[in-house]
Amino acid sequence: MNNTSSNIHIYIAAHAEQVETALRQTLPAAWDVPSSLRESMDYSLMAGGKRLRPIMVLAAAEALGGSLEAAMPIAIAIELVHTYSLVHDDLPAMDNDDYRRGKLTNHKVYGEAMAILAGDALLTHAFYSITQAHKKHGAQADRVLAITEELAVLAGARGMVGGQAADMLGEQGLTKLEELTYIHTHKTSDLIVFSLRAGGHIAGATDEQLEALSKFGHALGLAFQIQDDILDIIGDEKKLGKPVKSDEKQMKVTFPYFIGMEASEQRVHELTQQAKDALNHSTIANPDRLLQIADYLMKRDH
Ligand code: GRG
Repeated sequence: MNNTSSNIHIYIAAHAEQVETALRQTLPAAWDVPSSLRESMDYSLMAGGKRLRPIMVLAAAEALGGSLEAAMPIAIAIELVHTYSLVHDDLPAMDNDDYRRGKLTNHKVYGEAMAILAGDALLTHAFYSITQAHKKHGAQADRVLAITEELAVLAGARGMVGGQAADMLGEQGLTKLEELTYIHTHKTSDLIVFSLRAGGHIAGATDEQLEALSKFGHALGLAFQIQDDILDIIGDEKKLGKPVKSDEKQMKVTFPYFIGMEASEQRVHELTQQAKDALNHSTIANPDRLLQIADYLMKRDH
């Protein structure tokens, strides 16, 4: 590990730790919440996610000289939305998964009805958390309004939920790479784009800087998802003890299915470079951490 990469590991670990602390306190202890609902929300919220999206909010705010304090409730909001999406995605009506992050899924522990409610409450609480950037930490109201609007759009029907719906509808057979790209863009990139733009908004980014953050997030999100597809296959191959071929039934319809492993790896590199170019050609003063995060994600193994 060279100096820069060890630095970025430390940066990510330190910011993840701050996010963990803030997440633990996000649902006020004084609120009268049914204990099993609170437990179910906490169970998935504190289940060991990588906290990449909140770290991107904080890193984008820092890149533009913004306050980390004011950015934290926004960072928490995006992790709340991400967590709700995973809880609902694991439900029997969707992916019907028993395990996530090595632990039983929420509905396996608390039952389906409570898992649905926990997801609903996590999503709703995200919008509460955003308001606290203004009420508690003095972020400008117009910036908080812009963030609220963008979260509603990028997490909703035209964003992540739309991507999930397209994925579900396409389960009977995706035939085109463009269809898969649409799904990846909305299921994965949109929350990453939100995270970066929200950090930018908190720091008072200009339209040009916000556009650069969008381009960075879009390319990075796609690279992240293709990398996820690749890691999924590597995981399957380890389990099977042999390479998985694109004509085998168990191979999911992902980037490697359409273009093969090597070309998918190449695409991850190209998209990461494209993402970095967008920042390097912008007026964002201190993009180094964001650039390092892009390289870190390309090299990740989980
Ligand atoms: C149910 C509305 C609704 C949406 C679900 C998030 C999602 C959409 C589905 C989960 C499956 C999936 C592959 C989503 C793409 C996004 C993604 C790669 C999620 C995993 O993100 P990580 O790696 O997860 O950041 P951790 O566990 O680290 O938080």
